[in-house]
Amino acid sequence: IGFAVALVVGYLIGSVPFGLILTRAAGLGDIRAIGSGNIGATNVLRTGNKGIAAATLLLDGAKGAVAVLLLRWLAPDQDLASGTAAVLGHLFPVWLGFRGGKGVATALGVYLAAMWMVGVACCAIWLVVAKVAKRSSAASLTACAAAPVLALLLYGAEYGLLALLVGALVFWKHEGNIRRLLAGTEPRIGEK
Ligand code: NKO
Repeated sequence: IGFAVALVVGYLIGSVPFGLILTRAAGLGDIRAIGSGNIGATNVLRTGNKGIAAATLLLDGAKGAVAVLLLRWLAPDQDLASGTAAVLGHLFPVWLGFRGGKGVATALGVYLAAMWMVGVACCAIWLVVAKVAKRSSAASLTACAAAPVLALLLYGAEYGLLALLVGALVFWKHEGNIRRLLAGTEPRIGEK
């Protein structure tokens, strides 16, 4: 029963599309018609509004952390289910016809709450790659690929599996970005 509670509650928390809600509330139009069409912080930054982009990153991250921490209390020992479900909710929100975001900020929130050393390491990797490659997607994918190894070594098999499942979902959602990165057409951070 704890497993089912973690899946359902984790999914519902993860499915709140903050990028869409905030850009709409700020009168910036439909974020899905701008840039990459994604509802994440990177694409919100393409509207030129840094504050709303930062708020999107913070809230999309917070929902991942809240899902893990709330469920540790509601349904103990379910980090694998609650973390994966929160990312699934962000990726496939029922409210948006199952077309959601790419899961980077929400995965980060899950990692910071469930295995903080991995979360902090992912932030450092993201910042270094972003500085060098100037592409958000390249930084996200590198951090995301490193996470399962770090999780396995620092927190054990269950957490390694959590990062592997989440990482596979994030990579899958970045299919278009990977194609653009390989073709050299991926826009720089902040560029339309
Ligand atoms: O619009 O397709 P796009 O170019 O926007 O977006 C690609 C991007 C989508 O993800 C986001 C989320 C915001 C990313 C900024 C995060 C900065 C802080 C450090 C993050 C650490 C990453 C952890 C990865 C765990 C999977 O990729």
